[in-house]
Amino acid sequence: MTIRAFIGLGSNLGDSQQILTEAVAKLSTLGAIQVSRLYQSPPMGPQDQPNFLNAVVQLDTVLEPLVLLDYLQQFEQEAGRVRLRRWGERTLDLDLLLYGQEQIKNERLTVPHIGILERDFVVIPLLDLDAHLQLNGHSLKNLELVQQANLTVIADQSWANA
Ligand code: A4P
Ligand code: MG
Repeated sequence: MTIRAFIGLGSNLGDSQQILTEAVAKLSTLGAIQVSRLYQSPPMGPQDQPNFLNAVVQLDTVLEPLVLLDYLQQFEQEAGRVRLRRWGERTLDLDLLLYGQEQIKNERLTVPHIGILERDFVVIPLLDLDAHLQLNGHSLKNLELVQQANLTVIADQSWANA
């Protein structure tokens, strides 16, 4: 069965736009994708680190969630993933945000991803892909953080076709 998943992409080390473009190309090997706009956002967490580039990819896939996670972690490693500290700088972070309507909680995976509702750099790109998306019965577009978002659009939805 095909499930609609959403993957959060973030990078603030190296050539982030190039790294995210390559990540999108890899995600497209796992199923049909749609890509949000590309955003720059100030760091959540330690402030003495560069701004992030963030985006979200919608992926229609037949892969089971843990198999999908294996791929995400493989793609992070292939991007030469550096992760220096919690909430710190990294070359590539791929988070499984949503996997259909499923609620998953095991030692490797929590879905929906913790913190979606507090992260403008996740919610705003999700809304690019589905303006009516709901989480726990809340319409994402009605969240207060949508009005207060502190994001800069870097490129429209064609950015990853490069
Ligand atoms: N894991 C559990 N659930 C999931 C899931 N739904 N998706 C486990 C992906 N992984 C999941 O991951 C640690 C473990 O989480 C994995 O082994 C997996 O089995 P990780 O990527 O090493 O760590 P993390 O949780 O991503 O790290 P951390 O440091 O808590 O960071 P966050 O919460 O991802 O935040 N500011 C801006 N503006 N934009 C950003 O993208 N990102 C971060 C990192 C900080 N500040 C940011 C941004
Ligand atoms: Mg992660």
